[in-house]
Amino acid sequence: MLHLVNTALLERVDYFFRAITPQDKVCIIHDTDPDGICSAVIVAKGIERLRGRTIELHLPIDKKNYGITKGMLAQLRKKKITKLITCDFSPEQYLKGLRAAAKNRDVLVIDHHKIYADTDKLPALFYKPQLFMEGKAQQYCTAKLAYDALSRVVDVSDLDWMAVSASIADIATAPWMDWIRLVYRKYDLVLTDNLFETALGEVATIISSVEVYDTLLCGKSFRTMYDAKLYQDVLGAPLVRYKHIIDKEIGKHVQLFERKKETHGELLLYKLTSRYRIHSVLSTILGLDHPHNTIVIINTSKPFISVSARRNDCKLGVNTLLENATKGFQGSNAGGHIPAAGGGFPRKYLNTFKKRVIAVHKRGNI
Ligand SMILES: [Mn+2]
Repeated sequence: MLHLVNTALLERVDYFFRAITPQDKVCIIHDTDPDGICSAVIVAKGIERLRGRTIELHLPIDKKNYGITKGMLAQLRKKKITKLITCDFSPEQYLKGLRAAAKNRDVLVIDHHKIYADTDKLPALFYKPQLFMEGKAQQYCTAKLAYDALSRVVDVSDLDWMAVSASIADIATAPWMDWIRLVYRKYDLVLTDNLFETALGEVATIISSVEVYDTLLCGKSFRTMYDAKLYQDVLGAPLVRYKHIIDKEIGKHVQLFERKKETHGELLLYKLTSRYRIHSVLSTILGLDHPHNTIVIINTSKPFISVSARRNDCKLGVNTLLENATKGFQGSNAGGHIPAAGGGFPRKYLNTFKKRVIAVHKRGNI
């Protein structure tokens, strides 16, 4: 169960939103996965309703860097942004970018990933579940955090289906099943055990397929969600074609995994090449199939190697596993949650990475 321990923080978040004026220039920087897109759209629409004006800018994060980059800072300056909201990543993992972004503007961080720095000492308001409640932070996804925060200051009840879709995508539904049941009843939707097979799960899969197909298309996802009056608008959107392509590719690799995976104790390692960024979705599916194994998927198609790891029984933290295995790699990144994490590094580190993952996993001292 999730228990509130710091209601003062929630009041500060309320105030952040209420204090945004029509004169402010607002930017949202967001992840490109369903939770990142849905949270950004909920925040954008909430602010628009509060102050009677659309936001000025939204920027997707760069999957190679994750933090607030120099390029983003240049855009914030160019658009004279006064209020910045980040959604679904840990900007405090790269302090330089965060400090620069907070220099002349108010920053609100909405996120449920690991906390990487002493947030009290940073010039931003951190709205992360670990800071105001007890319970598993990863099960309170960013879109639900955004939905709950905006709900306190403006009517966003028509966006509930979006917060549910993001919760499904992040496998963050367990604490909220009573609420989710109400939402399904409200829209007269069938609720089955596998939420991905429901209409709102389908919305999540469509948005995730667009990201997997090409992250550069995530602007289209944002637009589609922003313009959608109801979930049916997403199910019938032109974006659906990407889902068909990605479904086929994932099916192929689920089969290849069983034949080609390397087994090192409980660690199952699979190296693949695919022109699409399927590693994360693939490891989510395989993680559900093998809850008592550590799954590590390595996509070697590009000079920048991408990895994704899962450990559904949480016996060990795959975020720390990947962080330790990439330690000291220049131009690398790694992070995420205990059961689900991702990262990337330049190709020259591939062999070292593999050896380290196997060794660190064997030792178990992660
Ligand atoms: Mn998320």
